[in-house]
Amino acid sequence: MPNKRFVTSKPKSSITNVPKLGVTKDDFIDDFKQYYVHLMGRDENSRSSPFYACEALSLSIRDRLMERRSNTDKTYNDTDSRQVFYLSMEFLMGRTLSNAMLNLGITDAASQAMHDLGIEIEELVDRELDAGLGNGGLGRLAACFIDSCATLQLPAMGYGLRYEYGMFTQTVVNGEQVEKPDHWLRHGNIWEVERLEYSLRIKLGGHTEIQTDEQGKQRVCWISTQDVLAVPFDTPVPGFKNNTVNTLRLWKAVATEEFNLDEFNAGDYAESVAAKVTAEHITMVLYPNDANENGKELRLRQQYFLASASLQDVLAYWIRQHGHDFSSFADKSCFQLNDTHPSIAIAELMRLLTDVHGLSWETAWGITRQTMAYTNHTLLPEALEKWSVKLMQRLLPRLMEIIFEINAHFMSEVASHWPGDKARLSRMSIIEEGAEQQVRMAYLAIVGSFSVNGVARLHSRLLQQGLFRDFYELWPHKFNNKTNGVTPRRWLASCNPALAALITEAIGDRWITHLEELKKLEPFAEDAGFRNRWREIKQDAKQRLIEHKKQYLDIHLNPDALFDIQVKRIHEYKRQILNVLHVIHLYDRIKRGDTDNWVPRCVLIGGKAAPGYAMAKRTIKLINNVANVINSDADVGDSLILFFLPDYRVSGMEMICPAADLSEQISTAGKEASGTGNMKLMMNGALTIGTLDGANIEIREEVGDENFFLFGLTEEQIEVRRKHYDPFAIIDQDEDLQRVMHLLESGHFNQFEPGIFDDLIASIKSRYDPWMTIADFRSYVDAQKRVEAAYQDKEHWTRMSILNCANSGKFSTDRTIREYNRDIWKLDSVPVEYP
Ligand code: 26Q
Repeated sequence: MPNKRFVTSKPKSSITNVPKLGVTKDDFIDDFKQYYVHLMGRDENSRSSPFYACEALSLSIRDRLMERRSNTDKTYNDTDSRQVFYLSMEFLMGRTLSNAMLNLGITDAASQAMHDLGIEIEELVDRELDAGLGNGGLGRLAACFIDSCATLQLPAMGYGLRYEYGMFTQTVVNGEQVEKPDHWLRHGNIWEVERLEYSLRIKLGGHTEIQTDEQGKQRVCWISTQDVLAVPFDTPVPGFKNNTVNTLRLWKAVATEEFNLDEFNAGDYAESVAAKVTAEHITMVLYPNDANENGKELRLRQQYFLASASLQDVLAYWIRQHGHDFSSFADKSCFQLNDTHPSIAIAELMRLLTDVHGLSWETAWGITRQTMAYTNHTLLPEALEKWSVKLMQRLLPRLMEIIFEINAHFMSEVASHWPGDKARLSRMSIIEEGAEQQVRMAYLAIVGSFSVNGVARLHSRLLQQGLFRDFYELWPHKFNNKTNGVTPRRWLASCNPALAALITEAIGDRWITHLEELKKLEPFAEDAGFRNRWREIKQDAKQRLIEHKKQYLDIHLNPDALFDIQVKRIHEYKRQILNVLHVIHLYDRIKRGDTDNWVPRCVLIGGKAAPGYAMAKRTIKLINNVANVINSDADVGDSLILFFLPDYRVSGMEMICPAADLSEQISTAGKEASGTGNMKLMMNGALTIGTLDGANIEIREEVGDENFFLFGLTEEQIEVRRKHYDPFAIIDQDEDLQRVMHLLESGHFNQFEPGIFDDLIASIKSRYDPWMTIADFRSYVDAQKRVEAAYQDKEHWTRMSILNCANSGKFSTDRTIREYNRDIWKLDSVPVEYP
C-alpha cells in the first residue's frame, strides 16, 4: 500500500513558534501544577510518593531544555558549522535533574518553588534512577565530554546505544557480588524524545554481488540481508548558563515490519516473533565488562549497529543540507571514536560513500582519513579488540571485503616504506594470521584515522613506544596526548554545594567554567578561619555519607576517622588487594598493641566486578570477609573500620567524593591509562596516595610532591624487576608482610570457608604475578605511615586539602575538550542567541 502523506492546508502561523518560557519561581509553580494535575492526573494524596513530584518538576525543566535545544539546532543549521560526532558504546550519564537545573541556572528558583509547595527538592533529586549506560571511566568520560562541549558552545553531538538494561545493580550476599538486571526504563525516561521520523535501516548478514547500474557502472551490492531498524532517542545536553543545548542521540533496535510480515503471512507466527526478538536483542543490554570479552557475536552486532546508524544519520543530514556533493564533507565533519568499540565506522563510511553514494575508492578513503580520529583507553594488550574474519564474513560480508581492501592498500604503503621488511608487514597487518584469521580493530582505527591519542601523558608515551610503536614510526604526526578530565559542574558545583559556595565566596564563581581559577584559593590555605570552614564542610559531608549509608545498610562508621576511599571497577591491575593487605597490617598492629599515635580510619572500597571475572569477584569476597572480622573485633572498635560499598555508581560517587580524605590510586605503574576518579576526589579536597601511573603523575606535578603520597615502583622499574621478581624473598625479608600473609594463609578470614582465598593468595605470591602487588607492599605501608603523620596535624592536613583542590584546575574536561578542539576537531565556537 502506498504511503499516504500527511497533507495540511497552508499554515497561517508556524507550529514551532512558541512563546518563551519563564524561569522564575512562579513559573515553576504554575508549570509544576499543570503537569501534576492535568497531565499526570494526581491529587493531594499522591504526595505520599515523591516519584510524581519528581516527574512533574522534571517535565517543567525538560520544557526549558527542549526550547533551547531547538534554538541551538537552528543556529547550527543556519551557520552551517563544522561539527564533531562523538561515537561511543557507552554514555554513563547518571542522574539528569539536578545537573540540568544547575546548567540552566534555575536551581534556586526551582528549589524555592518546591519549597513553597511543601516539597524538599533534595528528596526529589534523590529519587531519580541513574542512567547507567556504561561500565566506568570510558563511559563517564563521554558524559563529561558532552557537558564540556555544550559549555564551550561547540557543535558536538553524541551518538550511542539506548540499552534497555544498563550496568547491572550489585548486591552483596554472604560477602559475594550478586548481579541484578538494571531495568532503568521501567518507569519511562522523561529526558528523552523518540524521533521515529529519523529511523534508519541497518543491514546484517546476506552476501555481496557485483551489479551494473543504469549508467553501466559496476557496483557492489550487499543483498539478502536481514535488516533491523534503528530508532533514535534524543536527550538534551545543556551547557553551563549559555543557552546551548546539544544532543545526545541513542539508537534503539526495532524489528522491521516486513521482517515479521513475511513469515507471519507464510503462517509461521512463532518464527516471526523469534526474528523480532533477535533484532531487538541488539540494544537489550550493555556488556558489563570493562576489558575485552572477545568474540561475542552480539557485541559485534551492537558495534556495527551504532556505527552504521550514526553514519547514515550524519550523511542523511548532510544530503538534506548540501545535496549529494561530498566535496566539503571532510571540512565540515569529524568523528571521534571512543576506543575501538565503534571503529567499524571506518569501513562503514567507506561502504556508504562508495557503494551507496557512488564515490571512488580514493575519494572515499581521502574523506575517511580526514574525518576519523581514534582515542585509545587501554595499555593491556589482552584488552585490544579482535574479531574473527569468519564471523565478520558471516555477519558483515561487505565490511569484511572493505577491510581486506584497506589492508591491501596499507600493506603496500608499509612495503614501500620498509622494503623487504617481511616481519614488519606481518606485525602491522590489520589481519592477524594464525589458526584463525582475526581483524585487529586498533590497527584498523589507526590506519583509518588522522589522529590517535592516549588519555594521559604516560599512557600516550607508552602507546608510542610499546603497543603502537611501528605505527608511530610510520606516522609520528598522527599521535598525540589528551589528558582526561572531569566536568567541574557535576563533580564540584553540583555534588558539593557547600564547598562550591565557600570557594565562590573566596574567589568568585568564574572557576565553574575556568577551573584554573581555583589556583586563587592557594593563599586561603594559610587562613585559619578558612581552614576551619573547609574542615566543617568535609565533616558535614562525612556525616551525610554516614546517614545515607545507614538508611540502606547495617553499617557503623566513625565520623572522626580518616575516610580512606578506593572506588573504581574491581580489577587485578587496580590492586584492591594491596589496599586489603594494608588494612590487615593495621589490624595486626592493633592486635599486637602497636597503636602509638593511632589515626582512626574508615576504609571504604566500592566497585563492580565483571560477572565473568572470577578473581575480581573473589576480591570482593575477601574485602567483605576481612571487614567482618575487623568490624566485629572488640579490640579494634572505632580505630579501624573496613567497609565494602555495594552498587558503586555515578550518583554514589557524588555522595562519596565530598566526604573523602584520602584517594587510593594504587594501580601497578604502566597499567592504568589515566583514571578519572582520582581527579574527582582531588577536586573535592582529598589527598592522593598513588603510584606513578596514568594521570596520577600529572596530579602530583600540579599539586607538588609535598602534597601527594607517592609510593611504588615506576613503570621502568616494574619492567626491569619483572625479569627476576621473587615475591617469596620479599616476604622473607619483611616481618610485617609475613604476619599479614600468615593471617591470610591461616584462614583467619575464612574460618568456615576453607580454601576460598587460595587462588587469590597464590596469584600474588607467584613470580609471574603481572601486577606485582607484593613488590610495592613495603613502600605502600611506608606511604600510609606518612599519611597518618600528616593527618595528625589537622591544620597541616587541611592546608594540603585546600592545595589539592586549588591545583585541580588542569583536570577539568573544559581543558581537555579545548585541546581536542585545538589539535583535532578545529571547530568554531558557536554562541546561541536566546531571542
Ligand atoms: C570490549 C569488548 C567487549 C565487551 C566490553 C568491552 C569493553 C567495554 C568497556 C572494554 C573496555 C571498556 C572500558 C574501558 C575503560 O573504562 N577504560 C578506562 O578509560 C578511562 C577513561 O579514559 C581511563 O581513565 C581508565 O584508565 C581506563 O581504564
